Amino acid sequence: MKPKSKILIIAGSDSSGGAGIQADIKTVTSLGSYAMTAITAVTSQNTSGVFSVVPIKPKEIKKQILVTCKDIRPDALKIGMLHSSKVIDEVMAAVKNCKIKKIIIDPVMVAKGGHPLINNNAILKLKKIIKISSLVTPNIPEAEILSGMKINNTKDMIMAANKLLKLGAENILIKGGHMKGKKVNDVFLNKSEYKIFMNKKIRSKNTHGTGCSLSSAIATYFACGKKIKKSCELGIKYVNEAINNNVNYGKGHGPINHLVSFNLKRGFN
Ligand code: PXL
Repeated sequence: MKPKSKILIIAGSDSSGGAGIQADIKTVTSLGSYAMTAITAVTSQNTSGVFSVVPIKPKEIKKQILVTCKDIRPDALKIGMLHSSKVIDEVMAAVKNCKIKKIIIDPVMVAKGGHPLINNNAILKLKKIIKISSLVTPNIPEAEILSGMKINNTKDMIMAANKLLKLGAENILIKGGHMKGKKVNDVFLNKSEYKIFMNKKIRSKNTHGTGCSLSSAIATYFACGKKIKKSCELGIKYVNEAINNNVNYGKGHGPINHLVSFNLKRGFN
């Protein structure tokens, strides 16, 4: 089959393959598109935790983006882990230079087990890069930090999303998975509308990489021409199916099953 679109992923590597660049490539591929990467950091980790983070030089990150975009033009960008202020500066400069319009930013701050993936000074800078995004996809703790308010319920999520909109993003999706309760409410909002995607909470310890996978799935649908709200709906559905079909790898927070949407007969008949 011919790939439906081309996505450039700017994110960190997760050696265990569940989150980061590896989750992004698997998501984009299993949804039938072509994945390219600019790696921002290399982490040594497994399902139990992060053991080390080695940053790639900011200039090298910029070079990966520029060289790649110059040759194969991406239809959309997915931006994940940007661990320092300098990296954010270089990524912003490179992205502006490439003039790509569809930009999804997952403002990654902490790994599932609590290990920080970004410096404190970079958090302020994240507010700047959000300005150039088509969509930003924080979870509740990230939305609290970026909006400066505590989030206790869905009403607070809407209020925080409005604050994030004022930072300059076109669309916001605050993911409600961290909230207590039997349901997950994900709040989508832009200047003219909002929508709450309500789903049953799936009780599973195997949710490593859900955030990375969701933003990549949304970027893929968006790159393929779906509207941004529809892309969020389809991305959420993909990740929920991938959690439901996880195969319980590892002793800690295991990966989701990215292959749920992959037709295994593809290419063999
Ligand atoms: O899910 C956040 C995340 C993003 N990027 C990398 C990660 C993780 C979580 O572990 O390792 C590289």
